[in-house]
Amino acid sequence: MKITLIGCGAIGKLWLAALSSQGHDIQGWLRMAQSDLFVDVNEPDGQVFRELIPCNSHQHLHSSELVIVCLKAWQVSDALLPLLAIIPESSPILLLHNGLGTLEELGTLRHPFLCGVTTHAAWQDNNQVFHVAHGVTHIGAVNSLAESYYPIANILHDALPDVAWHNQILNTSWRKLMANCVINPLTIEHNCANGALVHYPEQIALLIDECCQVMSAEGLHADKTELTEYIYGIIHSSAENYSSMLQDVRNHRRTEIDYITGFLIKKARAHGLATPENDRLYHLIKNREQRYDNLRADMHRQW
Ligand code: KPL
Repeated sequence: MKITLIGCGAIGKLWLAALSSQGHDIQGWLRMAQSDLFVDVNEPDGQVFRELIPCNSHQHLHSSELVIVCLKAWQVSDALLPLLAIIPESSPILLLHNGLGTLEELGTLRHPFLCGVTTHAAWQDNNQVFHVAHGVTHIGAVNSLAESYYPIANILHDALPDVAWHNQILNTSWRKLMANCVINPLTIEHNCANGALVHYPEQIALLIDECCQVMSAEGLHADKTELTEYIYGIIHSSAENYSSMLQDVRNHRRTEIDYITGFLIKKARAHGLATPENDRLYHLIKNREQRYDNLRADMHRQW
């Protein structure tokens, strides 16, 4: 299958390696155009992928049968809007990022759009990617044009398991949003790995309570007990990991707070709901971000 993958960070490179190993005709797409990219992925079982992957061919993009976008939420619309005219309108576009709100920035969707969330964990050091934990990628259609594209889940599953198709991906995305609203800002406030959050049950309960109210107001199923179990499940299974937001803050990079807590707060306001604990954490992270001297430079950083 002819595929273009936009955004070649740690998770993007996992997909480049996996799909290339599976024999797909894949290219990467970088903001600063270059003809190829050295992809070095180290699997937990010791397997290594080290290959040059072609990049930035307009011709390849124009004939791609699938486009996967692995950017930070705040990079998506800037990167994708100029490319939409080149991508065939019959080609599905899959957005894989934390948070919600990017689709609204893309305006009328003429392509089949899919979105997804993943629990794979990987980090990058000196251009070497370390795949530290296998996970599940949940994907589904966000517009009716994409509803018939469920076989993509099997194609992706063969390359980088597990991939699950969801008919109600919005529910799945909101559940992940709740987990990110709780875990990501709290790991910054307490400067800790995910697992240490078990010491802050009152704060976690407050955040879950506010999140559930917003989710219900959105007409989505929100069971507080079930969501609490789900979020503690993630805290335990990723106990040793540092959240992506804490990693961003430690590296003085822009965070995805506007698409996580910021998105939740915007929805809450639209329903006339108060979210004091989420508001407090939102401002804490925004203040932290504002301290970065290099934020402006980072916004234009190569993705
Ligand atoms: O998605 C995550 C992130 O770090 O962004 C969680 C679920 C919090 C795992 O670390």
